[in-house]
Amino acid sequence: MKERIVIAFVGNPNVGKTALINAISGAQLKVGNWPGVTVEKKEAFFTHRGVEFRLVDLPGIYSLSPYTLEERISQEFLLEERPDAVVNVLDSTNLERNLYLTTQLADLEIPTVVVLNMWDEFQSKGYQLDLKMLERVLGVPCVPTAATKGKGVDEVLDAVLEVVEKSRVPRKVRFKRIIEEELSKIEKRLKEAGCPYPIRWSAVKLLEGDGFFSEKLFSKIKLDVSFVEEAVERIEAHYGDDVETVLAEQRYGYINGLLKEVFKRPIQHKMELTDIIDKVLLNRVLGLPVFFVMVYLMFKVTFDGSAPFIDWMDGFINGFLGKWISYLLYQAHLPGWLRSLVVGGIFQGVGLVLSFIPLMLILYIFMALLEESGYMARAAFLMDRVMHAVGLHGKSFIPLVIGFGCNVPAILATRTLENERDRKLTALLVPFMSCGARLPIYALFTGIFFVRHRAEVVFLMYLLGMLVSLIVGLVLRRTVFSGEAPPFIMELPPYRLPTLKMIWNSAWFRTKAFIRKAGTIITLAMVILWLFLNIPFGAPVEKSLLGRFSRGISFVFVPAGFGHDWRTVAALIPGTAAKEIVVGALGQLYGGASSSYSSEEINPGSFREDLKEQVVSFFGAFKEAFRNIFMSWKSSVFSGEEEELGEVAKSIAHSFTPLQAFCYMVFCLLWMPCISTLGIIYQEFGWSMVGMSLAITTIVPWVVSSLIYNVGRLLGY
Ligand SMILES: Nc1nc2c(ncn2[C@@H]2O[C@H](COP(=O)(O)OP(=O)(O)OP(=O)(O)O)[C@@H](O)[C@H]2O)c(=O)[nH]1
Ligand SMILES: [Mg+2]
Repeated sequence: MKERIVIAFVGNPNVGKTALINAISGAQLKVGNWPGVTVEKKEAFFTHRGVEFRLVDLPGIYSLSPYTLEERISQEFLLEERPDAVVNVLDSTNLERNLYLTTQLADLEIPTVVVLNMWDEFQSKGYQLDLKMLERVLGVPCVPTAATKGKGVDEVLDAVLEVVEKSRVPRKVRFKRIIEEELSKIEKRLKEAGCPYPIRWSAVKLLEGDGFFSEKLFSKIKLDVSFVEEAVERIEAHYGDDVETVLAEQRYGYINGLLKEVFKRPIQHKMELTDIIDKVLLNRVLGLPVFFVMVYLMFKVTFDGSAPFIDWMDGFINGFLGKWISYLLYQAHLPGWLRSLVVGGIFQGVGLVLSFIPLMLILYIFMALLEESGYMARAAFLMDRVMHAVGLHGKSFIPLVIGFGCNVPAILATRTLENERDRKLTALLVPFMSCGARLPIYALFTGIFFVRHRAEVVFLMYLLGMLVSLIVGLVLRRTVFSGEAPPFIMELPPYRLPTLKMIWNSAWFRTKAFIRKAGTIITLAMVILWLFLNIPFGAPVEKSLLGRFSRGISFVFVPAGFGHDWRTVAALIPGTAAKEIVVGALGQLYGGASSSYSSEEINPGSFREDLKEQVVSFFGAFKEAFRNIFMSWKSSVFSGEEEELGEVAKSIAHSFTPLQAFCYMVFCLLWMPCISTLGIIYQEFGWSMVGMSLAITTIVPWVVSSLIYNVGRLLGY
């Protein structure tokens, strides 16, 4: 037996391949209830019965043709790396369509296990199936599983060990005689020419006219293809249809026959829950309004629910930790500059960023709900008509929605779009989607200037981002990326009730990434920022290196509403690395000298009293969050009480008018994607797209903010 077994997980989109890998290995690869979650090859490792397994998660595909990037990635991997085994994951409730890929995989002659996933749904629908018979016909073990519930998972690996040991490959589909005769002639020629790929597979692919494969083959063996062309002509003359269609029909014929043998459908058809829910959610009139109301409610709960916790975190980090650390540093007689760096530089900045952890966590919980329930695909379906206005189709909406979480996976998600032009256009629009990292910026400013309408203003930001992306999309469609949107059919998965564990895992995974970022890149940025603000040492900040530079260029931003204060400009500069840094930088720039605990005479009081107070106020935050969310119709009464602002906030409150603050938020929303997003644009499309993205995201924010600022002023704000 081999020491190390490479298994490729292959199957249609949204059948639970990734969920199965996670269940087997305990990995936390991204799972979601819409087709096209996994777009790159991903891996996990696991040891079972002393054998090491490398589990390769391939993107979901309907067939092994060369039309989409995902199909090409999968074909390339299966042919060139020849995994030891294939786990072909099927959605048992949709066997007819899923088995099509199985019939193609068979030609590759790789030991295979067929997994009948979603077995729980299969059973609850009352379906029945003759497993033994299915195994006999397919020629390989078939294992029923429910990946999300961990059922049948161990059996999969045992079956893999068995098929690898015995080299059990699936039985191939036999086509009608005429085709088989042509195939055998092609096979013979291929064998003579020393074809390095499975012969049957290669012959079928040549016959189908798969350009991607033929090019691969001809780069390895020089072969005269004219005999294939003759075969194609003979078959097409006989059937009066193109070969690809003829082969597909015969495969489906085989599948239908197979299912008749093994499958028992329940007689009565009850109306399914998914259909009932969709009657409302996909309603032509109600659909879109319901969508927007849901998104609005999501923000309302996110903001109202997290606000007390953010206040608590802020108090804990700055009022408690900061105070005591600066006291300790003072007691340790550390030099003044070092204390200034730690307290004024790192603590003020990183602390402010970290105080938004509760906000991120709640937002990510909602994102996970949206993704896991199946509503994401519906959103794309609903937006199809709107997207057509800019010459894109609804499928482009999925990357845009993913962009609300983070722009980086959103750019990757454009891979599900077949057309390269659509892909590029969508990728250019993604940076206008307000990602989670921008949320702390809104939270900071709305907490100061728009306390009564926090959720509404933030909702407006998201809408504005979408509106701007539609307009920019329209312009680009008319100029650089002209062309029609191809018709599109969105596959709508059934609604699934996500488990609490899945939601928590997904949300916590993303929140952890946020915390990690705060501990690394943001801390580093804060140190660098502090340096540039303190060179030459001892000079007032406006005379520092960064101060002078920012003052020099701030006139550019005067029309956009915030050039009056160089610090706003200074915060944008390090913010190019990551958007959260803007908040950290503002903390440092506006906190600076005004901070009470950085002064020399500290009277810390009692540590225990302080700690007790933190604990009490933490539980108080729960009560307040509950009150905020569930009695939010009364919110105007509560938030009428003047909230007490922290030092940084007070100082910000003095330097902006609400209109200026709004414009600054708009600018931050639309302005330049972060380094990681630019990196992924480069990886996927190359430099010219990076350049284009940069150009668009510098011009557009300036124009939009200026427009809002000047119109706002005319209106008397
Ligand atoms: N009820 C049920 N749901 C499942 C099962 N396996 C997966 N799911 C759900 O099905 C959806 C799709 O799962 P994924 O693992 O993302 O599917 P995938 O095959 O990796 O999809 P792509 O990456 O898009 O190709 C998710 O909502 C899962 O929670 C199962 O056995 N039973
Ligand atoms: Mg997947």
